[in-house]
Amino acid sequence: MRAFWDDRQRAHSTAAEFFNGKLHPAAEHSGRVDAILAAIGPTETPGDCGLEPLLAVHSALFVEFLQSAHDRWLEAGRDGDAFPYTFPVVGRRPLDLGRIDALLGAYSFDTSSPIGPGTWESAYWSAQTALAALRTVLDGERSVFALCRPPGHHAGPDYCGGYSYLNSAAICAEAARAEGRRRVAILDVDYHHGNGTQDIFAGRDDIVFASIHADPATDYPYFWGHADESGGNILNLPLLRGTDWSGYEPALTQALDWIERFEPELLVVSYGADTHEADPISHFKLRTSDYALMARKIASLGLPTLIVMEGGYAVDALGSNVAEFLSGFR
Ligand code: OKP
Ligand code: ZN
Repeated sequence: MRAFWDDRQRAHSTAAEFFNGKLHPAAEHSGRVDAILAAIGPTETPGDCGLEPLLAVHSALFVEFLQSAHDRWLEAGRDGDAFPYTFPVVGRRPLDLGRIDALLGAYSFDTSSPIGPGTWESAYWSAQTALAALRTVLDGERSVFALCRPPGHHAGPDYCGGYSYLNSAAICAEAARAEGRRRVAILDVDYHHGNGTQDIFAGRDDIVFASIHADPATDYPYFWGHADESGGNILNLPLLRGTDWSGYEPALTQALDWIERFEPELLVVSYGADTHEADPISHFKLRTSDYALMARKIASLGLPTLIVMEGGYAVDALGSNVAEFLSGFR
């Protein structure tokens, strides 16, 4: 399978994320892509589609924030990564606030997504990598892999969070619409609910979003992904911690049947390998060989398919898990 990757996605290397009352070394780091690159063979470098497709999904103020946040952090006399610490639960005021701490709180929903000096560059090239892969699918390739990093599915219209800054899968779905594909489906099989993608597309009749993920009653991102958010163009299938392939497969069948009834012209898969049994931050029990089964079922829809990399933090198993998934599309 053709695969795209850009080395500028390494520039983002935040030191830590904050949860359970302390800083932990960032689980999302470029060692992940080293493992994937070693397992999948040669990749192609994307061209540059510019900001326009990004601005079709994300607000201009949010994009300006991502571009300038770390400089503003340094100007405020700080060092290291820019972290939010105050969140506007009372509702966000118009976001022309100058103070970096206010901006960080306004445009982030958690403390797992600090902004470092290379964050914008990597998020930008992650989106461009996905767009380049999309181009080849629109031009007739059956299935293509975009090795995106940092991931994107937690990033909403005007917020970052969950290691995600720009929502590459959403950017591609919208770009495919702009290119004339009338109906686009997004299937999210990352362990965590793709809240950003859901927020970007909820209420649309031309793009549908189906997600299989850990029940937000027990797992991040907690405030999205509940079954009762399903309806219209959204299908959420939360599963219990401990789910293995026997519990996962029926949910996948349900999601694929639902997608098939929509008769999409393109499928975007947000693929996270953090459903693997060895994942350090997740609690499903999929095995490496299950990813080929998962991929074969998805491929059986017979749709042009763009695969976008999201999570997956068991670095030792990550290369095999991705290679196994891609093998199922052959
Ligand atoms: C990103 B993706 C861990 C705290 C939560 C954020 C997880 C982001 C997952 N106990 N940290 O969907 O793989
Ligand atoms: Zn995840």
